[in-house]
Amino acid sequence: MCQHESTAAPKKRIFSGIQPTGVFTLGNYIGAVRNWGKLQDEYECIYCIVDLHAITVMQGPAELRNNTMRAYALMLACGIDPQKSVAFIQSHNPNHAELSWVLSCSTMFGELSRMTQFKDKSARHADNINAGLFTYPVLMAADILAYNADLVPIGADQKQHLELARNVAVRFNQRFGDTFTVPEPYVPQNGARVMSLQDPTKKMSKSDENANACVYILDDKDTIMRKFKRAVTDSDAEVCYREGKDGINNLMTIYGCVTGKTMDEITVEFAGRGYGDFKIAVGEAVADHLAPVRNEYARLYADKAYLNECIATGSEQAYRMTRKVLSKVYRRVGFVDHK
Ligand code: AQP
Repeated sequence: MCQHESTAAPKKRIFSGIQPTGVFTLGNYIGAVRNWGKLQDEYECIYCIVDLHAITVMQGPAELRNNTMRAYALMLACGIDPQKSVAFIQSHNPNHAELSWVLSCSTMFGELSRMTQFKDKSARHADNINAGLFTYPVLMAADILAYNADLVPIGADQKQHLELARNVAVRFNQRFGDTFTVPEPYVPQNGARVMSLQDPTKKMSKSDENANACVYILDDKDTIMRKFKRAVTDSDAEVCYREGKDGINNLMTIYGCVTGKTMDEITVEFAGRGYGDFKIAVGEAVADHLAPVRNEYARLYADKAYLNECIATGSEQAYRMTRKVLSKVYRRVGFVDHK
């Protein structure tokens, strides 16, 4: 073996995406994007702003354009390094949409009908139950399978969609021969599901109509403090993690995620102190934790030339990685070669 040849196993490949449907929430940050940055050295990472997914819900064109650029800058501000990861915008790589069509012919109507996110979103957007909302999981399968990703970091809300992507990959492989890697879920060690501050039985969501329900990662300190002070709790006045205390459990989870403290340590820290004190402490810890992200975002967003350069490089890399897979898929299904 040549002296310089590496014996290290190739890095596993990770794919994940986030919708440009608004400023990321503390939920998107703690549950997803913050962890993406930590994976960059150990894995080959591909991260994208999934604008094709975003239009399954009504978006104003100017707003979508702004939100996409902001989401890209936010992704970098949260620690994604475009030198280490492939970071791009989904619509810049047409292979996602092309593969999605082929995969939709290996996806059953019945399995899509069972997707709970489709049911939730069609209830929330009853005036716009479009076919894209229904086939969203097929596009998500294409996003992942186009890169032959080994692992997909997902929140609990995306489990069902990943299961579908796995089923589609297996079905295609069985029918046409080994083509796709069957992806596994990656559950981050310190990821957590962050709930709404106004209804802690619901997840915190970018598109929540109640602005107090949601902490956005670009909120200033006063806004963050105000939202935490108004957070829904209970009438016990005891800071401890227990079933039935959804509001306090959520605040403790958030506090633990930004300070690194365990639930027991938090219980001891706030023993005998009221909820008022606790909410102030959570608000301050979150605001301090997010301040560097906000500053980095402001710096990056002001440098459009740099952002555009990163986007162009990322899209080019993404295109090259996926074209080979798509060509193989086209050969396997029997399309005539494009000369
Ligand atoms: N509340 C949450 N807690 C933990 N993780 C969360 N994620 C979303 N909300 C929470 C994770 O963020 C990643 C990107 O999500 P997305 O933008 O693709 O869409 P989403 O899950 O539908 O997020 P939102 O904020 O609720 O967006 P809207 O309101 O537009 O639908 C995913 O990994 C998700 O698990």
